[in-house]
Amino acid sequence: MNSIELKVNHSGIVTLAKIQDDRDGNLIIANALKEIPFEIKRVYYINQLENSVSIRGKHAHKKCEQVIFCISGSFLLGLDDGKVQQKVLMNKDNIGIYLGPMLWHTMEDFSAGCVLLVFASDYYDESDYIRNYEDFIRLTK
Ligand code: T46
Repeated sequence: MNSIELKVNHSGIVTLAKIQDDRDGNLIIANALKEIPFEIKRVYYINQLENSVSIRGKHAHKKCEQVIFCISGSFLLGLDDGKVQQKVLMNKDNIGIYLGPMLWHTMEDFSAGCVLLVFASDYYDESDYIRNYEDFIRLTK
């Protein structure tokens, strides 16, 4: 069970199976086109987040779909569909958030040892980013 209630459009909760057996550690599995609702073309991770007051993200994508996880520690994920905004505490290694196109997102308030893992439907393409908030709001109208 998870306690996240999403209120913004273009978002969703992705829950991965977690195997905990009588050995040490957790084994967490992500399958493309199953829990991850697209073909995965790119995986990236963000670590060494040593400045808890920094803010990453601050953009939306035109087409790229992503699922973001916090696989260690915690951070606050800000979501904004142009009408509704919400903040989601990311602190479960097997519960991610689907970031659909046209969803403004921010990542902040990183704990010590926080590691973000992201699956993306496309290769990196700067022209897919909307990095100006006024442009984003205009495009959502
Ligand atoms: C996102 C959030 C969740 C690349 O060259 N290739 C890549 O695949 C990525 C992801 C980034 N870059 C370059 C582009 C910038 O010059 O790395 C630099 C930092 O990227 P950015 O400022 O977009 O990083 P974040 O942490 O703000 O955002 C990242 C992803 O870029 C973005 O797509 O949705 O994580």
